Amino acid sequence: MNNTQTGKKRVFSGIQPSGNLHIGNYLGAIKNWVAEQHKYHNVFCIVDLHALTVPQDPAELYQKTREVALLYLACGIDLEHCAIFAQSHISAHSELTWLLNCVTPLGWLERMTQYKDKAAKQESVGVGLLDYPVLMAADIILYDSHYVPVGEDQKQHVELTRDIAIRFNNLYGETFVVPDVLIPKAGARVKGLDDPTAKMSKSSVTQGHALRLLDPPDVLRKSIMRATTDSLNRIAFDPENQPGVYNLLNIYQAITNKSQAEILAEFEGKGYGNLKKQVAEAVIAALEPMQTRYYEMAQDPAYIEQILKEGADRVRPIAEHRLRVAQERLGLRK
Ligand code: AQP
Repeated sequence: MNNTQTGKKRVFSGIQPSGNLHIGNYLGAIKNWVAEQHKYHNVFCIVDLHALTVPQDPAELYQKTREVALLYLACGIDLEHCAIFAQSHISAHSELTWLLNCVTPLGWLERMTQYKDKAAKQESVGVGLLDYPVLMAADIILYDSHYVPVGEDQKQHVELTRDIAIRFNNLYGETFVVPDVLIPKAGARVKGLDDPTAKMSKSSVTQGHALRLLDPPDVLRKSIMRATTDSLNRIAFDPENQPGVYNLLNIYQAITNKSQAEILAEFEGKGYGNLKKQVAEAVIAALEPMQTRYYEMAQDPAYIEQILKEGADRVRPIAEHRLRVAQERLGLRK
């Protein structure tokens, strides 16, 4: 089932406005959205309802939602191929979540690794944190999405989305497209610079953990030069024994699009200082033009409000149609 008269398939993805976007969000998600956007009809959401699953400051959440939308554009999202909007602006997301909740076994949610990790860090766990993947399933299947480009950490949630869509289709008749996950070859699992065994995460506040997309060049350089490595003094793609060096090489590979063989040849006989310098220059060169575009657009706050409104208006009919079909299947309307 193709989505439109043009025969192009639809892509859905999103990012939580739960902090400062980092190079993991860029290499795991946004860079690939931009690279492939012309092939599909794309729906790129700022998932503000998902951000509420852990405590947020309301004013900051509002501001970060706009910041993330501007960053999408600054990174190269083209509105000719993509709609950008805030999840909370289309009520069908919440409505379909309730319907899907009623067909999703509790045990499916309790075994999600992100839930277990995040719940362990909270003093009090809200129901929303457990229900996070059902809301994500609703986001995706509302738009008849065929593909979901995400980083490795979200793979389990997309698999759950497939299971929920299949279960609903089996119980109530063909209703939803069952989506496939798209994971990039490099950059799918960027680790913290301070601790290369942990995922780089926007909710971490540790200095030198993340490379934030809006960090100035000197901050980026400093964080990379201080990145944890090892004492083996060997440049190799060896995640088991050299997670810190592997992380830097992985970032470098994802940014430069070079092969592992090319990169190993480039760094042959060189030390970690040189590797870090090269990675820093590559990261700065990739982020600087994006930062310039971001700050230009940020001058006019009305601009992003308009983009979010137009984005929601453009895709709301798709979501409302699919919600209506689900409601009919369940006997809620004729
Ligand atoms: N470290 C990462 N490496 C590669 N991809 C990553 N993504 C996140 N971290 C990495 C990808 O970015 C997209 C948006 O993620 P999200 O905001 O929906 O939630 P998340 O995966 O929980 O991201 P964070 O940055 O760790 O946020 P917090 O700390 O708020 O939970 C997804 O495609 C994700 O795979």
